[in-house]
Amino acid sequence: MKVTVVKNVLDANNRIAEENRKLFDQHKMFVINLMSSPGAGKTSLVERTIVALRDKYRIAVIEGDIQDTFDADRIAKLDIPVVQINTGGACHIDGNMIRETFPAFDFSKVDLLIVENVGNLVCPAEFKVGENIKVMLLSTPEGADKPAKYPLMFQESSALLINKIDLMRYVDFDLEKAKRDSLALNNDLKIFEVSCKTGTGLEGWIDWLTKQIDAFKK
Ligand SMILES: Nc1nc2c(ncn2[C@@H]2O[C@H](COP(=O)(O)OP(=O)(O)OP(=O)(O)O)[C@@H](O)[C@H]2O)c(=O)[nH]1
Ligand SMILES: [Mg+2]
Ligand SMILES: [Zn+2]
Repeated sequence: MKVTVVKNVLDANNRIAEENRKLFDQHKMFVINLMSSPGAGKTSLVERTIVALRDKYRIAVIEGDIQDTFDADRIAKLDIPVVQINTGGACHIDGNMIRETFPAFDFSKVDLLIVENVGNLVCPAEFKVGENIKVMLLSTPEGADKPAKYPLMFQESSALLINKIDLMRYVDFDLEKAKRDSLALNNDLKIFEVSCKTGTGLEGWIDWLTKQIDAFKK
């Protein structure tokens, strides 16, 4: 009897993510998979990005958390369509979870979908959800050694926002090392130094993102 081996749970996820991508393409919808450690500032960045771009694009958000709706409540306050995924323990979002949210959205009315992944610096980078780009945050209190210790997310992302720049002097964050090690892993990585608290540096991120979205929509 021949034994069938399913090589990899990631193969199955990749297929679902590709189907999601086809649907997003039909709607010319640009999708960001936003990742970071817990508390690095993902929801703060989503809020800032919404405020900066809501007059230009129709935005929707999917919030992934192990439990509760704190983050979705923050987005709903901005009057933006949002769905909360509670993973019930799972430490990342996968393609299937994203598919489950589809009935809640009218994608014909969305230009930009932001998926805020579960706070976790490891496996979210392994699971595609159908995104155009992966974007990650590294906040200065986490330390400049993170690219070297958690390389995959840095390798997979198109943009890295080094957040909480306002705290850098209190936490001895070695900015040059963080940038050097990140670029050693991924030479194409676009790096922005920002504070989602004060707003410092966010215009560079918004300009770059606008270019990505407009190039995709053309
Ligand atoms: N000082 C400072 N605080 C920030 C900055 N960005 C976010 N914070 C604070 O950091 C905390 C966590 O921010 P969130 O945006 O909730 O982080 P998150 O990555 O969405 O967190 P999870 O979804 O729980 O993983 C909040 O208290 C924010 O106000 C920043 O640039 N500087
Ligand atoms: Mg959050
Ligand atoms: Zn996980």
